Order: sequence, then structure tokens, then C-alpha cells
Amino acid sequence: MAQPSGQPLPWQMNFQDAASPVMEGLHDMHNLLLYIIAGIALVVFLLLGYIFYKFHHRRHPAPITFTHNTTLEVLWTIIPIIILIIIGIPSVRLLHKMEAPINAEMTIKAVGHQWYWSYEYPDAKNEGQHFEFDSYMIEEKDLKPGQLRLLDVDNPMVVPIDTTIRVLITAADVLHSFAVPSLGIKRDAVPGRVNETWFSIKKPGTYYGQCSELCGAKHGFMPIAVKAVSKEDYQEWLKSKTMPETKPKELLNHQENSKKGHVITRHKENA
Ligand SMILES: [Cu+2]
Repeated sequence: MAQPSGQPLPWQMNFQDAASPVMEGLHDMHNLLLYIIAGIALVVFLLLGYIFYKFHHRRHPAPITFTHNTTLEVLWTIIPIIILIIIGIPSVRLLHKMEAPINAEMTIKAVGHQWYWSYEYPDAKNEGQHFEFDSYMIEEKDLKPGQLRLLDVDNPMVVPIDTTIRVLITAADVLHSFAVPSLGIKRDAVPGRVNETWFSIKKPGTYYGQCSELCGAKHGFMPIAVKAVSKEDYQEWLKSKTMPETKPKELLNHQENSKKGHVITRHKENA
């Protein structure tokens, strides 16, 4: 069986598989740091061993009296500077890459609520209005086989693959945090403020995350599920959501006449 990606696994070591360019960058950054840290730890460890051995009082009864060594002091200043530059350049590059997409092909707004997420698709319209829906965690007793406890939701955020997607993140009540490990995303959702990030997914699948800012009693029960599908399937999904096939005639007329542009239509499956 292929390893499922986009979710935590029992006894997992290391990160979840990278599903976005940002997460690939984070993997590389993490690996680079791991080599550097291991190198530093090894040098310090060997040096300590060498000193313990060489300057043991039996082998070295008379202590050395000097306190300065210019060459050594220059070296232990310059070497850390070089190491910091080696870390700093890719780090700043990656931070910049995470900030905002160069050419976003579509936008989704994620809004944190106590205790669920809602997703707006500003590019898509539902009868002239914002297309928006709520996303609630599936309770343990309602889980179907294959669904993940504390992670699966009734209405996932559906996105097309191979598309640069700008994500606007905010909150309606208190601080939340929109975090999806396999996409390398963690952005605070702050009431009255919009944060921005982006992702692009290569492989269809569901990528899970959780609210990562303590936001109240059900903080642990407002997961994020991002379902990536082919571009065709995405269009199908969007159509099925924004164009209900049957609609009472009076309601249509009423909406046309009232011209309430600000009315938001909510969609909820299984309601
Ligand atoms: Cu929250």
C-alpha cells in the first residue's frame, strides 16, 4: 500500500511528505540545518574528548599559563559568521518565497471561527454572490470507514492541482491559526486583519491540518482538510456547488428584484 501523504502516521519520524513547493523548501532547509548542527555537535564533542585526554592532570601536570591566542580568536569568530551566512541566505530566500505568490491563479479565503473554518472563493460566484461554505469536523461517532478521527471534515476546501492558489487568512472572533504541515503553511488568523500565503499541489489527495492557535474549548476540534483534485474535477465540483439545478421560481424572482449584493449564501452538505 502506498504511504498516504498529507496526514500524520503512527510512529512517524520526520516531516510529512512535501506536497507544495514551500514545504519542499522547508525540507531542504531542515536537512541543511541538520547537517550543520550535527557537524557542530561532532566538532565540540571531539574537541572536548581531546581536551579531557590531553590535559588530564596525570599527562599534563603543569597548567599552561597563556590566556590569549589571536589566531584562534579570529578563527572562532570568522567560522561562525561563515556558517550563519550559509544558513541565512537560503533561509531569507525561503521566507520570501513563503510570503506571497508571484502569479496566483486563484484565491481562497479561510476564516477561522469558534470552532470551525469557513472558506470563501471570491473568484467564484453563486448567483452573483460570494461562494462560501463552512467546514466542520466529523464527530467520532459519525466517522465512516477510512475517515480520520479529529482530521476529516464535512466540507473540505477543494482545490485544483497544479494551480498557484493564494490563501487569505483571517478570523471572525478570536485568534486561530491556519496550519497544514504537508503544504508548509502556518499562518495566524487574526480578527480584523488578513494574512496571506500560497500553495500549489502536484498530487491529488487530501492534505490535513489543524488550528494551531489556542482558540477556546474546541480548539482541537476544528481541523483543516484540503482536497486536491484534477482541474476538470474542480470545475465539476464548483459547478455542483454554485449552480443548483432546481430552484423555486419565486425565490429566483425575489433575488433578482431585491438585488441584495451583500447577502451571503451558505452551503452545507449533510445538513
Ligand atoms: Cu481555532
